[in-house]
Amino acid sequence: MVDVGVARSALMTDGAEHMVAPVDMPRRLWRGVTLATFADAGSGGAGADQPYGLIENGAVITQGSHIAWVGRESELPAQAAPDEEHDGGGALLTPGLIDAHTHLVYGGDRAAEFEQRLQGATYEDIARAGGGIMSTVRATRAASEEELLAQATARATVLLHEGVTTIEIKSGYGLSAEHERRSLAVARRIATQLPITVRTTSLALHAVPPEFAGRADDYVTESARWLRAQHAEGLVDAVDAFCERIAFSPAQVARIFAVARELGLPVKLHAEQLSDSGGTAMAATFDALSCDHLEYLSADGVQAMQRSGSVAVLLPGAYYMLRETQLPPVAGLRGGGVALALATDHNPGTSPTLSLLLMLNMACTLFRLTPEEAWRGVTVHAARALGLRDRGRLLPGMRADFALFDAGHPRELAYRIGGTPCRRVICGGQDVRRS
Ligand code: DI6
Ligand code: FE
Repeated sequence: MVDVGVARSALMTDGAEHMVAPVDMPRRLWRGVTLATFADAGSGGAGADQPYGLIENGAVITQGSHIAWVGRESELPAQAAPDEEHDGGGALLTPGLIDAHTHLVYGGDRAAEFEQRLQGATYEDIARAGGGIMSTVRATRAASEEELLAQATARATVLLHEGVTTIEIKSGYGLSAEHERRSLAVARRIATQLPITVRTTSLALHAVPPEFAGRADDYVTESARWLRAQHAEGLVDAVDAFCERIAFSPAQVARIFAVARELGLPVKLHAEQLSDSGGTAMAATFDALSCDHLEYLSADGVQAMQRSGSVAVLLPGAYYMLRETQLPPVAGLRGGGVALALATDHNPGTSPTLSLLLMLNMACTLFRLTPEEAWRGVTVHAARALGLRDRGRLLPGMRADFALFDAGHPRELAYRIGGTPCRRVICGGQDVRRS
């Protein structure tokens, strides 16, 4: 048994809000479950010798907001004495899912653009004609803060009901000082409406707004000023950019990344989505937490990620929606030991999905990930892509974020297409959803 004292000393936190609970917090026992702990040889922990860290007839003890013990029910410590006991009824208990790449705050939708694309217009054609991202920018600016909050909270609720307990949310549909700030503030406020953790990312370099047409370098300079102010207000956890021929060059992105580094903020990048623009290699020089999309990533780009330890966040929803045929270099990334994560990339243009479980299926079917790789991609590797070391696995000392599913084995959830088999969601030790 690992007692709470050990659990507390093993805990790695990323900030005061994630500190371990005091020892007088209630102890809750979860029994009658199959556990997918995602422990492995490197991390140790119960189940490390099995694929998925699987433990049949498992149990978890939480103390306050953190995990105190994980193992077989038959090995439960005699002195466990929980304050509450929950019978999982044979459910599958996994770490809370982590959606490491979303654009959840925006106004309007792009269903008309979807029709145009089906009639032959390409994503780039529409963007160059002032539609695409810019049409969502117009709708986002026109919406009130309360409207944006209500819509984004509704979207986050759908994710939560599927077992997602941590969500990264990017700005990038405001593209002015006022509207970028407001998007980040709305993202922060979602965590006051729902029990989830929200990590915010500034994505001012998503597109050049009309006010700066033909002056992209000036826009980068201006957005660096906004970033300093947003950071001073505590609104930003990371900095991202869209590095692409229709967006920003590696040299332009490097300028905002240099400011991020100065402010102590980690960076991530939309890289090699539509073409090989060399963004990944540049991002590696800034020790990027992740590079995302990566369909056009070259062998050199893979090596750069290997060296920097950046996580590859694959986004099968956007690949599918754009009817892309260029596959991300999964075999190369896997062979190079680059950690693979998956996310919804929820956005109104290229990935209007709110199902991270569907992304498990798509990653297996379209990208040929194994179901276990897909699962690690929405748990342990997704946590890494956000720089969070206190979640993504069921280990003593980690946050007690988990989900219970009507399934006997995690691979069933990668195999199903659609449906919501999530039965219960626990955030920070609290039962927040019971169906
Ligand atoms: N890549 C994407 O797939 C989204 N942003 C990005 O940089 C698309 C955003 C949109 O079309 O609204
Ligand atoms: Fe994206």
